[in-house]
Amino acid sequence: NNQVAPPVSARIPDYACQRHTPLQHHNTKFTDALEILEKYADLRYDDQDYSRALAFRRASCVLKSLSRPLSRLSEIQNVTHIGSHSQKVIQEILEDGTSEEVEKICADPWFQKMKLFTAIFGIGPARAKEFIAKGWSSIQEVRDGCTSSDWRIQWGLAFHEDLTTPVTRAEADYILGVVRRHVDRVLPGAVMELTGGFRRGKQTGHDVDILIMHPLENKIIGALPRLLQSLQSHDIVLCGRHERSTYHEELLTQNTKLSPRGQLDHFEKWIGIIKVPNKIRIKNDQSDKTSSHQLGNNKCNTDMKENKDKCENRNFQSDKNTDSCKRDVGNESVLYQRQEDTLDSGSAISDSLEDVWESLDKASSSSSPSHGNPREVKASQGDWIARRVDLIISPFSQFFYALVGWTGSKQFNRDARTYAEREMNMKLSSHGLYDFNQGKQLVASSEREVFDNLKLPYFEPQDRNC
Ligand code: TTP
Ligand code: MN
Ligand code: MN
Ligand code: MN
Repeated sequence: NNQVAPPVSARIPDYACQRHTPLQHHNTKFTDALEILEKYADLRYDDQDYSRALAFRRASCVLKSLSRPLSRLSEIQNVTHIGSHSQKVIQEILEDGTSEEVEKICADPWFQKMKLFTAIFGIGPARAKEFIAKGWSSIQEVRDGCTSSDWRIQWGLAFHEDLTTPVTRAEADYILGVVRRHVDRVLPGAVMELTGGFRRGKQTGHDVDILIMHPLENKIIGALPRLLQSLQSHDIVLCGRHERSTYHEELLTQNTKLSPRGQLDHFEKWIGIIKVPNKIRIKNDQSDKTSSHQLGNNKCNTDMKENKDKCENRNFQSDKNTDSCKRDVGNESVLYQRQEDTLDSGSAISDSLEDVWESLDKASSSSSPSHGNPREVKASQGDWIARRVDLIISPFSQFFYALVGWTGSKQFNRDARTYAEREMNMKLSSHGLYDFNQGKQLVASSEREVFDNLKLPYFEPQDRNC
């Protein structure tokens, strides 16, 4: 077949949320380079100049969505998101296989130190720069010299090796299983989703993101503190911080300024570190060598079986034909039906919310975790590894927007939000979608409806890896 393929540029939509962006693609030699430039710009320049980093990210995203390897620059010359700097780098790689600029950046000691330090849980670019200014260049020097009382930095430093060892899919499934057992106890009928990179099909991640909701809108009140208490009483939690919800309805229409490095949302959540037995990860390593796809299902056989039994006794269960309920979403429109709330709406809700939050603030041990001294815990570490976990709890009415938001990727969200604003005159967030044309909120009772409301074709989580 010697027909010339049509130029790829003719088929590339402007927004990443309009394109298939699979995990495995054909242009890694370009996207790896562009993502180094993105990272460098992100670390080098101040927040207000995040646009430089974004330009490389956008270019990289376009290349990830191409259905074949790029062979000539002319194929993408007129693509909106590939600027002149990115084009230059792509051209260099097309000609020489590498980019001199990227090679230089990789060899730059400043860049290496910034990457090392910003990989510490709780350390951002500003503090990493302070460390470099002090002349530090290793984790040990930071451990010896850093006096911060921030719980994240203290635990992050003590467990740095653990936390920079990639979390495997089997561990994510295990954590989901453990959390589910405790959720079943403290919030029966709740629905849970593994979100973040794992939901997009990644085999490893830097943390485990779990979204929780209950089909009764008000049932989630007080549930997260109960869940944490339950987890803590089983000696699973190392440290963490509970954040109360800061959501209010005006946020749906307000033009909130998004932070450059991510989209803040206003859900009640817990950000912390838990223990996972080493054997979970090791089993995963072994099966990784043979079949990497099935291992997620094979790993937690006991957990999964137990979960399945529980699921089948609940209203909200997974597809009975599959052998696990690690994802509660089978056919979401059937599974997620809103139930009538038993609580009166209005003041009763806010009163009880206030009570819960007040008691949380009193028992603020959860906000400055006191589960021992991080260094001492590390010194007496048993046969487990520390893992970062995010637990997010969403009201039913916001759940599918939360699911899209927490599934990501960050760039997918960024483009979906820009698209909503510029093309649809709507405001999209993890809490909902507001249509300024109609002057009202658009509800969604499935993930698909989120896309429908935005007049976007539906993309599976695996195709949102921009
Ligand atoms: P992350 O866990 O930061 O990213 P990830 O899961 O995509 O990648 P990794 O494998 O490295 O963990 O965030 C999960 C998703 O949640 C992300 O795609 C964007 C979204 N998100 C929010 O909506 N709000 C937030 O405050 C954060 C931190 C993330
Ligand atoms: Mn994640
Ligand atoms: Mn991340
Ligand atoms: Mn996360």
